Amino acid sequence: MRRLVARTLARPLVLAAAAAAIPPASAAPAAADVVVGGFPVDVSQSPWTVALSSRDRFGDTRAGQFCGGVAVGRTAVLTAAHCMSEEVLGTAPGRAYDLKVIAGRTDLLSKQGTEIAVRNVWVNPGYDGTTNVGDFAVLTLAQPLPQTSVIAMAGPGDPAYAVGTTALVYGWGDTTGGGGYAHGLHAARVHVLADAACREAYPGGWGGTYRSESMLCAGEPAGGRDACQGDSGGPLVADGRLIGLVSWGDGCGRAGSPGVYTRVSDIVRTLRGDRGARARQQGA
Ligand code: 4AZ
Repeated sequence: MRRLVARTLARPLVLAAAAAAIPPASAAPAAADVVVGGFPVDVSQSPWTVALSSRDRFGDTRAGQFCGGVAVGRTAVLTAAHCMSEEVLGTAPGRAYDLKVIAGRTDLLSKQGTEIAVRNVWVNPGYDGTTNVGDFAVLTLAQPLPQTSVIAMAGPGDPAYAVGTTALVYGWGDTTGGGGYAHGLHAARVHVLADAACREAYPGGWGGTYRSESMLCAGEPAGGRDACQGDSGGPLVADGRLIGLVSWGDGCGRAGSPGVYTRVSDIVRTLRGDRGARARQQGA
């Protein structure tokens, strides 16, 4: 299992779509445990959790879902920068013409909720695709979501970042660690871990490098519950506030290999300093 999500995401989803269209003779029933080690949830319990979709790129089977996202404003959705990379999208984000955000849909096979076009994609200019530092992007929606679908971001110094805090991660991603993509939204309960746990797990080199300024370490010391492929860009929520975006890790749910999330306080800091630049780029 590769460390950096971007390298492994696109192809498994396309394969999953093909497999779903032509079920193998020995098709197993859908796993109950998902995200990895999680449980099914209705999107009304987490209305800020959205799916990113491109049917052109990822096929129609699961409504084109390829990453997660989270509404932090009525027209502002955060996702992972690597979800907007050419490696994942197969093209520049400006050329993914059918890029949409799906809100209010628990089951990707249903017509529930709304599909909203993405008017603008802003990738954090500080994102480094090699180290995964600064792994976030802001999507501007063509239509506003209701205010009830917006979650607050936990800023610098928020107590929700304390080690030991219980958090929930949400997504439509791999529920098995082996390419078993969910069509229903799932959540898994994890804990904020000490930076030291991720520094030890990801000291650099082939294992990836954990950087505590821009990343957040979360999972279970014994493994079992975790985000996985296809969950990238989706929310990690504690005390009703957004603390992380699914970013990377070594495999899914492995003991000693926690999940690495984009640290939302670093996003808040970056966006504060960069508001002018973003407005100019959007021509707003
Ligand atoms: C991925 O490939 C991925 N266990 C996302 C999260 C994690 C690992 C991989 C964390 O999208």
